[in-house]
Amino acid sequence: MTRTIIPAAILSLFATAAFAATPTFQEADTNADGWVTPEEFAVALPDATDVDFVTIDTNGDGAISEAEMITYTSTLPDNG
Ligand SMILES: [Ca+2]
Ligand SMILES: [Ca+2]
Repeated sequence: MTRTIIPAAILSLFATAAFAATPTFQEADTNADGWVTPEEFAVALPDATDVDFVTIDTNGDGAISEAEMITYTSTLPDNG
């Protein structure tokens, strides 16, 4: 594989076994303010739970930043 694994991982930001759909961070952040709120998260990922949100929101401020999403996806076992 080539370096293209990196953008591929970003495109699969929400890719876990629990999530059928895999919207990008930008797709989930529907108002484009740089944060994915619980409401946006629920719309983007109807199958996800509050526990999933809290797991990704590592600093507990109630919103997911792109950095938190990248940090989260980097912990996924199939992330390259
Ligand atoms: Ca937002
Ligand atoms: Ca946060």
